[in-house]
Amino acid sequence: MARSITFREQAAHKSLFYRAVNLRHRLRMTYDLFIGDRLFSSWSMRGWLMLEKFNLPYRSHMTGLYSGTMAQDMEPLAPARLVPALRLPDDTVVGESLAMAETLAERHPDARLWPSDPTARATARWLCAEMVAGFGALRGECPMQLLHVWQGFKPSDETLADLARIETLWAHARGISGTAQGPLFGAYSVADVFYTPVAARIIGYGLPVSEANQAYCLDLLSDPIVRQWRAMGLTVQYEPFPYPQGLPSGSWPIGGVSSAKPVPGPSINDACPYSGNPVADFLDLDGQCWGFCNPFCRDKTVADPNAWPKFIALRAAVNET
Ligand SMILES: N[C@@H](CCC(=O)N[C@@H](CS)C(=O)NCC(=O)O)C(=O)O
Repeated sequence: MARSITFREQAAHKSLFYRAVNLRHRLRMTYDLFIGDRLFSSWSMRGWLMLEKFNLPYRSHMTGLYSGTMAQDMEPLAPARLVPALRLPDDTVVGESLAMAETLAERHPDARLWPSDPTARATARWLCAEMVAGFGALRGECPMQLLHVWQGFKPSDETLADLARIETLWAHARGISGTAQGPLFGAYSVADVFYTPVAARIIGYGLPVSEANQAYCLDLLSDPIVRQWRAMGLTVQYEPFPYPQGLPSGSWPIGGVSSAKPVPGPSINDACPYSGNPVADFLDLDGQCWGFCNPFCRDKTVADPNAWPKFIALRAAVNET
């Protein structure tokens, strides 16, 4: 015979129901970002920055840009066929970075993806559109790579002309915003997102730009969020290297060379600094052993230990007591 449920059971069911609805709502409010690679896909980097830098909720999905499964991985997003692609909470698919940026800006006016001043905003849109449509020589000759700095790279006249054009556009932006350094329009905007992979090319190939623009490039690449993207990229081994130059290479100028290395445990900490889950994979840094819940968490930390605020806080908490 059916038993009538108690008030307490009813309350428990109700709370479970609301928790499930809440979770579903939270998941539905999340964007799905499809990327192809971290060290080499400049457009994937732009897609990720426009979510991560403006604190928008997202899950990222890696497609097989270099493993040959990209077309198949992108099938559910048709007709989008390049990365990045974005799926909105209502399942609408948006391809092309600029369309993604406009869509996110429209849906999140408070996040201020574009500059708030109308003249600055129009100019920022211009700079981004020119990035999407232009600089073919620079893009073709200097594929983005975040691994190291090529030594002795000789840019062609066409690439030098692209660089001159970029410097003209940056000077124009700064003339409008009245900011001599830092983000082009004062506050960080989609324009800085779009030119971060250009900064990586300028630094990664040692391309000639003014001292002030060199500093701007280093600023963009020193952003902890960009360091985190690079550190995650460094967890993947590429054999063969996709864009060889036949040149010697020097180390990346930001973050220094990591002295961390994977080791067997046990670690000082029991819980992963990122997930809070039990530790299973370990690294040594300056003679101390730290644990993480999976090899990816460990390896991204090995790549750049100082890019991760939660790991920095854990080390500080242990070493200060
Ligand atoms: N105009 C596109 C460019 C996207 C793009 O070219 N993505 C590259 C990766 S960086 C890609 O998907 N390549 C795969 C292919 O060409 O098949 C955008 O703004 O998003």
